[in-house]
Amino acid sequence: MNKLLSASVMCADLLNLKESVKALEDAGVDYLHFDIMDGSFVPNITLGFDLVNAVKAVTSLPLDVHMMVNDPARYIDRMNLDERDFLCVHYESDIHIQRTLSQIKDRGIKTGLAFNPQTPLNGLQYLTDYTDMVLIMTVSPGFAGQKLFAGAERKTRHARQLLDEWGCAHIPVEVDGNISVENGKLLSRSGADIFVMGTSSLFLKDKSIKQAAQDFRAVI
Ligand code: S6P
Ligand code: MG
Repeated sequence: MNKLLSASVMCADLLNLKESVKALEDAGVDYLHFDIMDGSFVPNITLGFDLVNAVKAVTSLPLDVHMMVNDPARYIDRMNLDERDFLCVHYESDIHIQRTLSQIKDRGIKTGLAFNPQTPLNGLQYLTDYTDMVLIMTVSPGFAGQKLFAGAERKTRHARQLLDEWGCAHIPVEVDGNISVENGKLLSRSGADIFVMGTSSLFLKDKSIKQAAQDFRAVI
């Protein structure tokens, strides 16, 4: 499977977002990653639906929307997403997650299913028909600039192994949180396919976005 880069928009220069999006397009990233939080599922509030729609209207890049909200089904229709985009919801956020995944698919949008660090992957076995991507959180969600959790490599490897065993080699594994060059290299070898790049690897003081993306691609 191709290795893909997903740029974390919450870590971009938000006062110059149009230029940032242009710089990300020029750098050749594969997705724009949007973190949507509700201050309840995670103790933070970041980007919102209007911003997602505003960027969607001007970019040629597909979007990778990561919903860190309770009962995400309430918000499925708030964004103008299409068949090129991922709408990713958390396994823990909805007791009827199968129905929610199914509703996203019915709208022709690709689904993602996200797991917090401590959440076992067991339930995924019954949801592979509804899941186009699995997101392994490599930090507890809510904030940029955190440290990779100790089980991240084992869990990424496990997710890849399980998906392959279940005949789902086509479903990519995404990793999100402290994806530095070093951690990216490690997690790529463990089977990660999509890498969310934030403050650890893409938005750096001493490097351009283009150079940072290039350096990262070279190791994964
Ligand atoms: C955090 C969110 C992430 C961050 C990204 C930041 O909960 O889901 O997508 O934006 O992880 O990257 P970094 O390199 O600062 O951890
Ligand atoms: Mg995220």
